[in-house]
Amino acid sequence: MTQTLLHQILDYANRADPYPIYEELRKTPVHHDADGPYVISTYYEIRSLLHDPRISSDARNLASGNADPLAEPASEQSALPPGFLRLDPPEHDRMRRMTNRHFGPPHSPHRVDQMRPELHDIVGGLIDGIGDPSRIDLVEEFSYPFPVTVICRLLGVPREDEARFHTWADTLAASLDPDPDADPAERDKGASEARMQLGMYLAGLIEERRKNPGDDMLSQLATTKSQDGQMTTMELLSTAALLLIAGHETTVNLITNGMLTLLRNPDVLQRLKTEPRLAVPIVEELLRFEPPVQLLPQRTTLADIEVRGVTIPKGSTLWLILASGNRDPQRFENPDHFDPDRPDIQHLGLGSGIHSCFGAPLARLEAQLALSELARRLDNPRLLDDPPPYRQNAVLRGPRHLRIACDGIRP
Ligand code: PIM
Repeated sequence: MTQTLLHQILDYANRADPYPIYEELRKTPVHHDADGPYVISTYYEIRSLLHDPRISSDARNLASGNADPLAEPASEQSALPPGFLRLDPPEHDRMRRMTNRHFGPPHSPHRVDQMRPELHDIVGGLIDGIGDPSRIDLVEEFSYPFPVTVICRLLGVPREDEARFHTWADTLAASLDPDPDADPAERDKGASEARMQLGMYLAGLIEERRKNPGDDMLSQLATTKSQDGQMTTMELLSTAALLLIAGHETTVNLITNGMLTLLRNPDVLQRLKTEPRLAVPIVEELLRFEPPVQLLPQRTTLADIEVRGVTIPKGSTLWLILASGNRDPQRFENPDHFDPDRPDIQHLGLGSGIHSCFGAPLARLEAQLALSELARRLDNPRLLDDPPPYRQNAVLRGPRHLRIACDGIRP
């Protein structure tokens, strides 16, 4: 039996290079197989839907049994409600505003930039700690521990607890992957359990921070009252869970995809070694070329919506293939070429519209510092496996390991 394009995206055999499938998908910008989701793969259509108020991100609007393999079980919602990533206005706006108060402008304009020296030290410490330079697993030794350490410091979560929430975070990330072969009941059970455990863990921390607040974001979220009121304990738990998970399941892939792409493009790596400011356009081009969130599979139409002559009925599930929009030749010249000198890199790698990535300033800074320091300090780095082994996940896509060798580590 020939696989549908959707199955091909999810098929692990295509994880290392899903881009030819996306190219095939773009021939039908609104792709729909019987009972399946409506799959949108072209740049302008994705962007327009991301800005369309008739599209909902709220899990409560996902039609039950409408072939959305990601639908969350009802019991889970009572355990820990969804973070603002899965809410619509006005609830989304209020929660995002209350969270942003402690993260970005106008109230906290310097928060991310002030972390620069600390981030630089963490990067330096991890590179100093690399064991054998002839056999480095960049994921284990660098790309994973770096963003985890950063999000722990920012939120005020003890780094020593990482082993505990790592397992829950992995289970939750895996539950986002619409694996056609997984038993949905088992997967839902695992995800509910992980959310419950994470919720209980964070509830303990929040109680401590309320009694004894520090200058971390959890303390601030737990104690601030503003025009928007104060977060309830449930709101606080779901926001903290969102930030903790989002803060470590995506940046790890951005950094690993980044190093992989640089090692495949040695001229760019060579330039970065002497020109650290090139890290800024390199990271933007990476977000276009190898975005860590490949697709958004959880949106629902709140009305009949016409896209390129096709009427998508109210209540349909949409999959927006961000990584395909980023390779759309109608938008980007020579899209399969990695070129940080592009004059215009308005990618969809961090989404667009009201849900555009909340953590973007931190993710960008982390990736810029990581890649420029790796380029500067690794002597003659080269890939030991190409392609590397990937994680199962088709949504949050990235290498499971990135084995590299170098001749030494520069001071
Ligand atoms: N995680 C961090 N930023 C965005 C995400 C995300 C987006 C969609 C699905 C799953 C995770």
